[in-house]
Amino acid sequence: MSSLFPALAGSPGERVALRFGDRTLTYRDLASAAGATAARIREAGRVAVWATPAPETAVAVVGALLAGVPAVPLNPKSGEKELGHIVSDSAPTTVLAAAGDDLPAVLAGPARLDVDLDGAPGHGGGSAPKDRAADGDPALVVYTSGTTGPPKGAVLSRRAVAVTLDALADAWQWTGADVLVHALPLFHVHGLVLGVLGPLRRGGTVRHLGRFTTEGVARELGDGATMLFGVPTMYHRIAEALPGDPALARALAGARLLVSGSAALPVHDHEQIAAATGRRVIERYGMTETLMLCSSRWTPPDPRPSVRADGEPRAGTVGVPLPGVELRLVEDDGTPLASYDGESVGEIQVRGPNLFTEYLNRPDATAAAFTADGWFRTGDMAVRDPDGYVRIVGRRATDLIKSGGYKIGAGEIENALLEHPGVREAAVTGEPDADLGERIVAWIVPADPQAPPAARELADHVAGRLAPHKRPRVVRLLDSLPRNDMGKIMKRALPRG
Ligand code: MCA
Ligand code: AMP
Repeated sequence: MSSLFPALAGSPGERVALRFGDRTLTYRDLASAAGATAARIREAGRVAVWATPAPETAVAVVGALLAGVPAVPLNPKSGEKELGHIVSDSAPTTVLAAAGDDLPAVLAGPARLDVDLDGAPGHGGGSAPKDRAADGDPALVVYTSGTTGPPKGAVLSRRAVAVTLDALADAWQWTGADVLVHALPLFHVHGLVLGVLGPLRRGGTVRHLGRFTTEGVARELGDGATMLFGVPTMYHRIAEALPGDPALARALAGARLLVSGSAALPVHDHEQIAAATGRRVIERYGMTETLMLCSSRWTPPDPRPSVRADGEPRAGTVGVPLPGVELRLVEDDGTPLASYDGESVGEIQVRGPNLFTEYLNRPDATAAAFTADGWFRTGDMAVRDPDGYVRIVGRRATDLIKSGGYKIGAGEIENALLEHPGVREAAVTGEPDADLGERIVAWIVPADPQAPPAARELADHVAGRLAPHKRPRVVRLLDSLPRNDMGKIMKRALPRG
């Protein structure tokens, strides 16, 4: 196939590709380091990547893509249970990590390979090899939660990655001149595919903050960065900080593009940012399985005040389908909505070359995710304005929670809670939260009502087994859970907090 990273081919130059704190790699450095990594894993089956927010993660993933070997990014904060599942399901032959990173015991099986940023000439570094793989070959396996059971590995092809990044380039006029700043985790699509592979495919620069702070955002946007990617929680924190931080307001006002995704950006936060900076946030919508589906389009601001830019972002909408994406809304019985009136609600179904190939080892789940004629059921409910703008209004499954932009299945948390000796019964719900969008609430029937487990203990239990972002933020004790005649827990009957 054509190269995923044209800027790494030939004689890559001195333009900065990656900057993490004070560690910088030019395209020449990246070609050398990723080329050396590729040479060392060429015979690997799949490689796991210990995806810390560090340049080694970017080098490892680019190296795997150059070698034509699928990469499985791992959340370094995942607990043993979650990591154990991902490792046994994806069966990597090698795990790539930065030298000095401690890996947990569950990763003892695959061979460990330290990523060397210097390109280790003895290992074949010095230049990037040609991409050898075919368009339909797997590029990444990204684990994503469902309503029940452990996370599923979405297999993303090289074609899907390329077309989604090129569609975003078209929508946003994203070029190699752009400098992106973000602080997203590198084990999900948002931070890794859009936030790292995106700039590298354009030949531009990514600066990663390591951890999100409004100070870091202001500093980088004030110092040459042109684009910011974030989840709504980050924009909420920006909106809260703006009134007392004129430097942040100036920095945002000077950015070319502010993009929010992974969850709905509350209209209030959007409007507060627009009022304080004069800039509208572009919302885009996607999923791990589908990569990017919709976005507002970016057009350069027209100096004439009366001219409204074509496709200008509208608070509360995710814009229009990206080039190449077919999108329809369907009723409960699967009938597509005949026309778009801005009021009729339907489930979003999509088709296109951006879609995932399959859930790894889960033909049942893959088949269930598609209609007979090949449309992927997103589970997201939306209305569409007559001019095509999509407004997401909800989700089909109440057992999927979006907290801080992370998708979390109620079932996996319930299972983890039930493994605690102090828990007899457990139900997990999401409740509205101004900062996180939704917060995880655990409803617990304690094994011993006289000595219920402490909320902190249950949070630590879940954080340690699954991941910190899956921990309940609130624990509510009950004598019993409301159940229907079949014994099924009726979550809608739980008392409101
Ligand atoms: C707290 N911590 C704990 C515990 N309590 N650790 C272990 N056990 C505990 N009991 C730690 C946390 O690990 C964290 O550490 C710190 O305390 C603060 O935790 P928390 O309050 O949860 O984090 P936060 O700072 O409030 O996080 C907000 C955030 C984060 C930065 C916005 O939620 C985030 O990065 N979200 C991004 C999600 C994302 O990328 N989603 C994309 C998937 P430490 O501070 O050291 O970390 S969706 C996707 O890809 C699709 C395609 C799409 O559309 O984009
Ligand atoms: P994930 O599986 O973690 O990739 O999350 C995908 C889900 O995030 C989608 O199915 C939506 O429910 C949600 N999502 C992503 N972007 C947006 C957005 N801009 N507005 C509303 N929901 C979003």
